[in-house]
Amino acid sequence: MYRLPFIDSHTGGEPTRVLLDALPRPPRGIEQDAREFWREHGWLCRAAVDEPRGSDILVGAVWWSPARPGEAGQVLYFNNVGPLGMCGHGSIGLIASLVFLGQWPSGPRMLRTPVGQVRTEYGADGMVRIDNVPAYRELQDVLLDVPGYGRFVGDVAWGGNWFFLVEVEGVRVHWDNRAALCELASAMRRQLRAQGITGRGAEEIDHIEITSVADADAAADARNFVLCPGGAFDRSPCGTGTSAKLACLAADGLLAPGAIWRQQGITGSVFEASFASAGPDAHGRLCAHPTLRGRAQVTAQGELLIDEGERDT
Ligand code: PYC
Repeated sequence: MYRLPFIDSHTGGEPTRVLLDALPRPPRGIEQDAREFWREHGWLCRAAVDEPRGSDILVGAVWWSPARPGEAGQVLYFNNVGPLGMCGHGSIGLIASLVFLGQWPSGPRMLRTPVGQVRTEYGADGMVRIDNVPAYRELQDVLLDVPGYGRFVGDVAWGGNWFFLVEVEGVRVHWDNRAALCELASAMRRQLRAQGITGRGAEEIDHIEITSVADADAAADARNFVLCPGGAFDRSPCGTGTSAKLACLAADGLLAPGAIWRQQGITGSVFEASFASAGPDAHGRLCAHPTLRGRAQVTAQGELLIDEGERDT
């Protein structure tokens, strides 16, 4: 029987379950070993977040605290279908949870993820700051014909995960319309696959972000609906999706470095975001260094019991 200590939180409505130093440490580091780790321990991670212990909206985080003082801790985020590159709401939830447990000293601290290091800081007001990995727009004005819906024009951008970002006329981006948004976004993702449209290195675009300026509350700049890889949608404004959005705004010259962008999610919660410009990368893409600010609420703490027999189920 595996016994996995965990702590749960939600960030703007989106839950995170952190597994606390419960699984073997990746020998070379999570940047190198994420795939191997998932092959060996993915079943256990999924058992920790899937039904009956969780649900498809739960994002998991395997946390390894620093091996030595001064080192960065490591994290692998995942959902009901597999590992994520980075996770913005999850990082906010992780830091708030570690602060609650007395395991996160104040001041700026680094976090290692499979896609690079992020800088984090817990504020005295309970806000968590995340300086994400560099974000960039890979493809602009991609035409996507979606049977039954019509033609859409969107961008493909990286914010720690791959996103197709699109504004859609005549479809309200609001909680009351979530079922229709889910169907539309799922149809878009199927069509991206069918048309062979990918991120860099043929990586799958597994997140769809439908954005609306008109449907945002007065205090926000835009509202989004983000479909996640396993079919659930993000209840928060999605940190990596907000980062991808910043990259597109930066590339279009629609947001200046340092200016605040208030990204609202489908439940109404807001991340405050901005970026510092990072110049072009090796592929000539303009990169933005996104900063996100949000808060999380700790909701539960305990121990999961998972039987070895579940490995094959
Ligand atoms: O906040 O980056 C995020 C995220 C990714 C998937 C769910 N939330």
